[in-house]
Amino acid sequence: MKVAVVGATGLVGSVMLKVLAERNFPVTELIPVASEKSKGKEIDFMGKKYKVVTVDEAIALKPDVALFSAGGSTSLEQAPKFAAAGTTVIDNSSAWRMDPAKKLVVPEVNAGVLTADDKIIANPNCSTIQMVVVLKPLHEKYKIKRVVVSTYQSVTGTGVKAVEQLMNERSGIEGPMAYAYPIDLNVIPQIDVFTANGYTKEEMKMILETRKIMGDDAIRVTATTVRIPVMGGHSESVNIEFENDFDLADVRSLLEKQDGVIVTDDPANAKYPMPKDAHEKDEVFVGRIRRDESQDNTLNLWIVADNLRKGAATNAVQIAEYLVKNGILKADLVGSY
Ligand code: 2RA
Repeated sequence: MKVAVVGATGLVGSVMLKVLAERNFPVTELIPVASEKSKGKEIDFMGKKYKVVTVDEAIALKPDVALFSAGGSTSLEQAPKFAAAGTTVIDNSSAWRMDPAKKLVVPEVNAGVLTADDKIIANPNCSTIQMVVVLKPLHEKYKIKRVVVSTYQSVTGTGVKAVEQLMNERSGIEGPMAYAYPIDLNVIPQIDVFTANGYTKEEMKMILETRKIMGDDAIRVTATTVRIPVMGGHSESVNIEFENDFDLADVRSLLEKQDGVIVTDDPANAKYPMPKDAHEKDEVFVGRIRRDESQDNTLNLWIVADNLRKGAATNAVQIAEYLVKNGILKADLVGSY
Protein backbone atom coordinates (compact mmCIF):
# COMPACT_ATOMS: atom_id res chain seq x y z
CA MET A 1 0.00 0.00 0.00
CA LYS A 2 1.30 3.46 -0.93
CA VAL A 3 1.23 5.56 2.24
CA ALA A 4 1.89 9.30 2.33
CA VAL A 5 2.74 11.06 5.58
CA VAL A 6 2.10 14.79 5.13
CA GLY A 7 4.16 16.69 7.71
CA ALA A 8 6.63 13.81 7.91
CA THR A 9 9.40 16.00 9.38
CA GLY A 10 7.25 17.37 12.23
CA LEU A 11 6.85 16.02 15.78
CA VAL A 12 3.62 14.09 15.13
CA GLY A 13 4.64 13.13 11.58
CA SER A 14 7.81 11.47 12.85
CA VAL A 15 5.77 9.54 15.44
CA MET A 16 3.38 8.46 12.65
CA LEU A 17 6.35 6.92 10.81
CA LYS A 18 7.48 5.19 14.01
CA VAL A 19 4.00 3.79 14.71
CA LEU A 20 3.49 2.60 11.10
CA ALA A 21 6.72 0.62 11.39
CA GLU A 22 6.08 -0.69 14.92
CA ARG A 23 2.58 -1.90 14.01
CA ASN A 24 3.75 -3.46 10.75
CA PHE A 25 1.22 -1.49 8.70
CA PRO A 26 1.29 -2.88 5.10
CA VAL A 27 3.37 -0.09 3.57
CA THR A 28 4.78 -1.10 0.17
CA GLU A 29 5.85 2.46 -0.65
CA LEU A 30 6.29 5.39 1.74
CA ILE A 31 5.79 8.94 0.46
CA PRO A 32 7.16 11.41 3.06
CA VAL A 33 5.73 14.88 2.36
CA ALA A 34 6.84 18.23 3.73
CA SER A 35 7.25 21.87 2.69
CA GLU A 36 9.50 22.97 -0.16
CA LYS A 37 12.29 23.78 2.29
CA SER A 38 12.48 20.11 3.38
CA LYS A 39 12.24 18.70 -0.18
CA GLY A 40 14.94 16.11 -0.84
CA LYS A 41 15.61 15.48 2.86
CA GLU A 42 16.16 11.76 3.50
CA ILE A 43 13.87 9.78 5.82
CA ASP A 44 14.75 6.33 7.12
CA PHE A 45 11.75 3.99 7.20
CA MET A 46 11.93 0.24 7.86
CA GLY A 47 15.51 -0.02 6.61
CA LYS A 48 14.96 1.98 3.42
CA LYS A 49 15.73 5.62 2.64
CA TYR A 50 13.02 7.84 1.15
CA LYS A 51 13.35 11.41 -0.07
CA VAL A 52 10.86 14.02 1.13
CA VAL A 53 8.64 15.27 -1.69
CA THR A 54 6.26 18.20 -2.05
CA VAL A 55 2.48 17.93 -1.82
CA ASP A 56 2.01 18.18 -5.58
CA GLU A 57 4.59 15.44 -6.20
CA ALA A 58 2.86 13.24 -3.62
CA ILE A 59 -0.61 13.73 -5.16
CA ALA A 60 0.79 12.72 -8.55
CA LEU A 61 2.02 9.45 -7.01
CA LYS A 62 -1.62 8.64 -6.04
CA PRO A 63 -1.08 7.22 -2.54
CA ASP A 64 -3.74 4.84 -1.20
CA VAL A 65 -3.81 6.64 2.14
CA ALA A 66 -2.36 9.92 3.40
CA LEU A 67 -1.83 10.59 7.10
CA PHE A 68 -1.81 14.36 7.61
CA SER A 69 -0.26 16.31 10.45
CA ALA A 70 0.61 19.58 8.75
CA GLY A 71 -1.76 22.13 10.28
CA GLY A 72 -5.29 23.13 9.48
CA SER A 73 -4.65 25.50 6.57
CA THR A 74 -2.52 22.94 4.69
CA SER A 75 -5.17 20.30 5.28
CA LEU A 76 -8.03 22.51 4.12
CA GLU A 77 -6.11 23.27 0.92
CA GLN A 78 -4.49 19.93 0.17
CA ALA A 79 -6.68 17.13 1.61
CA PRO A 80 -9.40 17.62 -1.06
CA LYS A 81 -6.75 17.37 -3.80
CA PHE A 82 -5.54 14.02 -2.41
CA ALA A 83 -9.14 12.82 -2.05
CA ALA A 84 -9.89 13.83 -5.65
CA ALA A 85 -6.94 11.67 -6.73
CA GLY A 86 -8.49 8.69 -4.94
CA THR A 87 -6.46 8.88 -1.71
CA THR A 88 -8.10 8.32 1.69
CA VAL A 89 -6.96 11.13 3.98
CA ILE A 90 -6.75 10.79 7.78
CA ASP A 91 -6.13 14.29 9.10
CA ASN A 92 -4.78 15.15 12.55
CA SER A 93 -5.57 18.87 12.33
CA SER A 94 -8.79 20.47 13.56
CA ALA A 95 -9.74 21.50 9.99
CA TRP A 96 -12.43 18.87 9.32
CA ARG A 97 -13.38 17.69 12.81
CA MET A 98 -16.66 19.60 13.16
CA ASP A 99 -17.59 19.39 9.46
CA PRO A 100 -20.97 17.60 9.53
CA ALA A 101 -20.03 15.71 6.36
CA LYS A 102 -16.79 14.35 7.83
CA LYS A 103 -16.36 11.51 10.31
CA LEU A 104 -14.47 12.18 13.58
CA VAL A 105 -13.16 8.81 14.75
CA VAL A 106 -11.62 7.05 17.72
CA PRO A 107 -11.59 3.37 16.66
CA GLU A 108 -12.42 2.01 20.15
CA VAL A 109 -15.47 4.29 20.27
CA ASN A 110 -17.07 4.82 16.84
CA ALA A 111 -15.13 3.19 13.99
CA GLY A 112 -18.43 1.70 12.81
CA VAL A 113 -19.43 5.06 11.29
CA LEU A 114 -16.73 4.70 8.61
CA THR A 115 -17.64 3.75 5.01
CA ALA A 116 -15.83 3.64 1.66
CA ASP A 117 -17.37 7.06 0.92
CA ASP A 118 -15.22 8.67 3.63
CA LYS A 119 -12.23 10.06 1.75
CA ILE A 120 -11.31 12.67 4.39
CA ILE A 121 -11.47 11.36 7.98
CA ALA A 122 -10.76 13.59 10.98
CA ASN A 123 -8.51 12.50 13.83
CA PRO A 124 -9.78 14.10 17.08
CA ASN A 125 -7.86 16.37 19.42
CA CYS A 126 -5.43 14.48 21.67
CA SER A 127 -7.11 15.52 24.94
CA THR A 128 -10.49 14.40 23.56
CA ILE A 129 -9.25 11.00 22.33
CA GLN A 130 -7.94 9.78 25.68
CA MET A 131 -11.13 10.85 27.44
CA VAL A 132 -13.72 9.31 25.08
CA VAL A 133 -11.96 5.92 25.06
CA VAL A 134 -12.77 5.82 28.79
CA LEU A 135 -16.24 7.39 28.59
CA LYS A 136 -17.50 4.91 25.97
CA PRO A 137 -18.21 1.80 28.13
CA LEU A 138 -19.46 3.91 31.04
CA HIS A 139 -21.92 5.83 28.84
CA GLU A 140 -23.23 2.61 27.33
CA LYS A 141 -23.90 1.11 30.78
CA TYR A 142 -24.85 4.10 32.95
CA LYS A 143 -25.68 6.95 30.49
CA ILE A 144 -23.52 10.02 31.05
CA LYS A 145 -25.31 13.25 31.94
CA ARG A 146 -22.37 15.62 32.45
CA VAL A 147 -18.57 15.63 32.31
CA VAL A 148 -16.29 18.11 34.09
CA VAL A 149 -12.69 17.77 32.93
CA SER A 150 -9.49 19.57 33.92
CA THR A 151 -6.42 18.78 31.88
CA TYR A 152 -2.68 18.89 32.60
CA GLN A 153 -1.15 18.90 29.13
CA SER A 154 2.41 18.19 28.03
CA VAL A 155 4.42 20.82 26.17
CA THR A 156 4.81 18.26 23.35
CA GLY A 157 1.21 19.12 22.45
CA THR A 158 2.46 22.52 21.32
CA GLY A 159 5.45 21.22 19.36
CA VAL A 160 9.23 21.33 19.13
CA LYS A 161 9.53 25.06 19.98
CA ALA A 162 7.73 24.52 23.31
CA VAL A 163 9.91 21.57 24.23
CA GLU A 164 12.97 23.71 23.43
CA GLN A 165 11.62 26.55 25.60
CA LEU A 166 11.17 24.18 28.55
CA MET A 167 14.61 22.62 28.13
CA ASN A 168 16.28 26.04 27.77
CA GLU A 169 14.53 27.33 30.90
CA ARG A 170 15.62 24.21 32.77
CA SER A 171 19.21 24.90 31.72
CA GLY A 172 19.05 28.64 32.34
CA ILE A 173 19.49 29.37 28.62
CA GLU A 174 17.76 32.34 26.96
CA GLY A 175 15.91 31.15 23.85
CA PRO A 176 12.81 31.51 21.65
CA MET A 177 9.47 31.48 23.50
CA ALA A 178 6.61 29.23 22.39
CA TYR A 179 4.46 30.62 25.19
CA ALA A 180 3.78 34.13 26.48
CA TYR A 181 5.17 33.08 29.86
CA PRO A 182 7.88 30.83 31.27
CA ILE A 183 6.67 27.23 31.44
CA ASP A 184 9.27 25.74 33.78
CA LEU A 185 8.11 25.72 37.44
CA ASN A 186 4.86 27.20 36.14
CA VAL A 187 1.47 26.22 34.71
CA ILE A 188 -0.36 28.19 31.98
CA PRO A 189 -4.19 27.99 32.09
CA GLN A 190 -4.51 28.69 28.39
CA ILE A 191 -4.16 26.29 25.44
CA ASP A 192 -4.84 27.89 22.05
CA VAL A 193 -6.73 31.21 21.80
CA PHE A 194 -9.71 32.43 23.82
CA THR A 195 -13.17 32.45 22.22
CA ALA A 196 -16.06 34.84 22.86
CA ASN A 197 -17.46 32.76 25.73
CA GLY A 198 -14.24 32.87 27.75
CA TYR A 199 -13.29 29.29 26.87
CA THR A 200 -10.18 28.51 24.84
CA LYS A 201 -10.36 26.70 21.50
CA GLU A 202 -8.82 23.66 23.21
CA GLU A 203 -11.63 23.60 25.76
CA MET A 204 -14.30 24.00 23.08
CA LYS A 205 -12.69 21.11 21.14
CA MET A 206 -13.13 18.84 24.16
CA ILE A 207 -16.75 19.94 24.58
CA LEU A 208 -17.84 19.70 20.93
CA GLU A 209 -15.73 16.75 19.77
CA THR A 210 -16.80 14.57 22.70
CA ARG A 211 -20.48 14.90 21.74
CA LYS A 212 -19.79 14.18 18.06
CA ILE A 213 -17.64 11.08 18.72
CA MET A 214 -20.01 9.73 21.38
CA GLY A 215 -22.97 10.46 19.07
CA ASP A 216 -24.94 12.11 21.86
CA ASP A 217 -25.47 15.88 21.97
CA ALA A 218 -27.24 15.50 25.31
CA ILE A 219 -23.91 14.90 27.06
CA ARG A 220 -23.02 18.14 28.86
CA VAL A 221 -19.27 18.85 29.01
CA THR A 222 -17.22 21.63 30.58
CA ALA A 223 -13.44 21.82 30.39
CA THR A 224 -10.43 23.70 31.72
CA THR A 225 -7.25 22.93 29.78
CA VAL A 226 -3.87 23.75 31.30
CA ARG A 227 -0.30 23.53 30.01
CA ILE A 228 2.27 22.05 32.40
CA PRO A 229 6.03 21.50 32.16
CA VAL A 230 5.84 17.75 31.41
CA MET A 231 7.00 15.62 28.44
CA GLY A 232 5.41 12.14 28.55
CA GLY A 233 1.75 12.86 27.90
CA HIS A 234 -1.48 14.53 28.89
CA SER A 235 -3.23 13.93 32.21
CA GLU A 236 -6.89 14.63 32.94
CA SER A 237 -9.00 14.83 36.09
CA VAL A 238 -12.49 13.77 34.96
CA ASN A 239 -15.71 14.03 36.96
CA ILE A 240 -18.66 12.15 35.41
CA GLU A 241 -22.29 12.47 36.46
CA PHE A 242 -24.52 9.62 35.25
CA GLU A 243 -28.28 9.47 34.73
CA ASN A 244 -28.23 6.31 36.82
CA ASP A 245 -26.36 5.08 39.88
CA PHE A 246 -23.40 2.80 39.29
CA ASP A 247 -21.52 0.01 41.00
CA LEU A 248 -17.86 0.96 41.52
CA ALA A 249 -16.60 -2.61 41.04
CA ASP A 250 -18.58 -2.79 37.79
CA VAL A 251 -17.07 0.51 36.63
CA ARG A 252 -13.59 -0.88 37.24
CA SER A 253 -14.48 -4.10 35.41
CA LEU A 254 -15.90 -2.20 32.42
CA LEU A 255 -12.71 -0.15 32.17
CA GLU A 256 -10.48 -3.21 32.50
CA LYS A 257 -12.39 -4.83 29.60
CA GLN A 258 -12.32 -1.71 27.38
CA ASP A 259 -10.04 -1.98 24.31
CA GLY A 260 -7.03 0.30 24.58
CA VAL A 261 -7.43 0.99 28.33
CA ILE A 262 -5.11 -0.09 31.15
CA VAL A 263 -6.38 0.40 34.71
CA THR A 264 -3.60 1.38 37.13
CA ASP A 265 -5.41 1.91 40.41
CA ASP A 266 -3.95 0.78 43.72
CA PRO A 267 -3.87 3.80 46.05
CA ALA A 268 -2.75 1.70 49.02
CA ASN A 269 0.49 1.10 47.14
CA ALA A 270 0.61 4.54 45.50
CA LYS A 271 -0.14 3.01 42.08
CA TYR A 272 -1.81 5.41 39.61
CA PRO A 273 -1.10 6.59 36.03
CA MET A 274 1.58 9.21 35.40
CA PRO A 275 2.89 10.72 32.13
CA LYS A 276 6.29 9.11 32.63
CA ASP A 277 4.56 5.67 32.51
CA ALA A 278 2.37 6.52 29.49
CA HIS A 279 5.26 7.91 27.43
CA GLU A 280 5.80 5.95 24.18
CA LYS A 281 2.79 3.73 24.93
CA ASP A 282 -0.39 3.40 22.82
CA GLU A 283 -2.83 2.71 25.64
CA VAL A 284 -4.94 5.05 27.77
CA PHE A 285 -4.20 4.68 31.49
CA VAL A 286 -6.91 5.14 34.14
CA GLY A 287 -6.65 5.37 37.92
CA ARG A 288 -7.90 7.19 41.04
CA ILE A 289 -11.27 5.53 40.38
CA ARG A 290 -13.58 6.71 43.14
CA ARG A 291 -17.12 7.86 43.84
CA ASP A 292 -17.64 11.64 44.05
CA GLU A 293 -19.07 11.76 47.58
CA SER A 294 -20.36 15.30 47.09
CA GLN A 295 -22.98 14.30 44.51
CA ASP A 296 -25.15 11.24 43.67
CA ASN A 297 -24.39 9.05 40.61
CA THR A 298 -21.02 10.78 40.11
CA LEU A 299 -17.54 9.32 39.56
CA ASN A 300 -13.99 10.73 39.64
CA LEU A 301 -11.23 9.38 37.37
CA TRP A 302 -7.64 10.24 36.47
CA ILE A 303 -6.75 9.56 32.79
CA VAL A 304 -3.26 9.68 31.25
CA ALA A 305 -2.02 8.99 27.69
CA ASP A 306 0.88 9.82 25.41
CA ASN A 307 -0.59 12.71 23.41
CA LEU A 308 1.75 12.15 20.45
CA ARG A 309 0.80 8.45 20.19
CA LYS A 310 -2.77 7.53 21.18
CA GLY A 311 -3.52 11.25 21.16
CA ALA A 312 -2.43 11.64 17.54
CA ALA A 313 -0.25 9.24 15.51
CA THR A 314 -1.45 5.88 16.84
CA ASN A 315 -5.13 6.84 16.63
CA ALA A 316 -4.62 7.86 12.98
CA VAL A 317 -2.83 4.59 12.16
CA GLN A 318 -5.53 2.62 13.99
CA ILE A 319 -8.15 4.27 11.75
CA ALA A 320 -6.13 3.16 8.71
CA GLU A 321 -5.83 -0.35 10.20
CA TYR A 322 -9.61 -0.46 10.66
CA LEU A 323 -10.15 0.55 7.02
CA VAL A 324 -7.81 -2.22 5.81
CA LYS A 325 -9.19 -4.84 8.19
CA ASN A 326 -12.75 -4.11 7.01
CA GLY A 327 -11.89 -4.12 3.31
CA ILE A 328 -12.54 -0.39 2.90
CA LEU A 329 -8.86 0.16 2.01
CA LYS A 330 -7.26 -2.55 -0.15
CA ALA A 331 -3.82 -3.61 1.09
CA ASP A 332 -1.36 -5.61 -1.00
CA LEU A 333 -0.38 -7.46 2.19
CA VAL A 334 -2.80 -7.38 5.13
CA GLY A 335 -0.75 -7.05 8.32
CA SER A 336 -1.31 -9.23 11.38
CA TYR A 337 -3.60 -6.89 13.31
C1 2RA B 1 -2.19 20.68 22.58
N1 2RA B 1 -4.18 19.36 22.14
O1 2RA B 1 -1.92 19.87 23.49
C2 2RA B 1 -3.34 20.44 21.64
C3 2RA B 1 -2.87 20.21 20.24
N2 2RA B 1 -1.97 19.12 20.13
O2 2RA B 1 -1.54 21.73 22.38
